[in-house]
Amino acid sequence: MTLRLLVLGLLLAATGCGGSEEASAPVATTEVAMVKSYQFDPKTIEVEAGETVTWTNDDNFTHTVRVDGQEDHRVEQGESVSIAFDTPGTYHYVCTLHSQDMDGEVVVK
Ligand SMILES: [Cu+2]
Repeated sequence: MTLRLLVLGLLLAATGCGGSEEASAPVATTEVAMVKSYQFDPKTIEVEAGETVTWTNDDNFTHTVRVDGQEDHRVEQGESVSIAFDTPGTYHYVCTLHSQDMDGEVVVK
């Protein structure tokens, strides 16, 4: 299962040149960067139940990560926050400071 997802991720990475902004296929990773400017990258990720996702702020501005129905985590420039996902499902999240531009999804298998 994990290997299959890894291979799929490599295939997507290999063929994704130029079209990586399409918000469709989830990326199998537990690392999300807040890149310049005002974006979560990758926007949609897929993890296994029980894994912890880490968001790192590489932007020049303060951002937050708030999974729907959970507390808001403020992430200053250069800092990170980790959130564990124990239950399968699709979790939408936003940066509450820039909710119009910055949101994403964690798909927990
Ligand atoms: Cu933000």
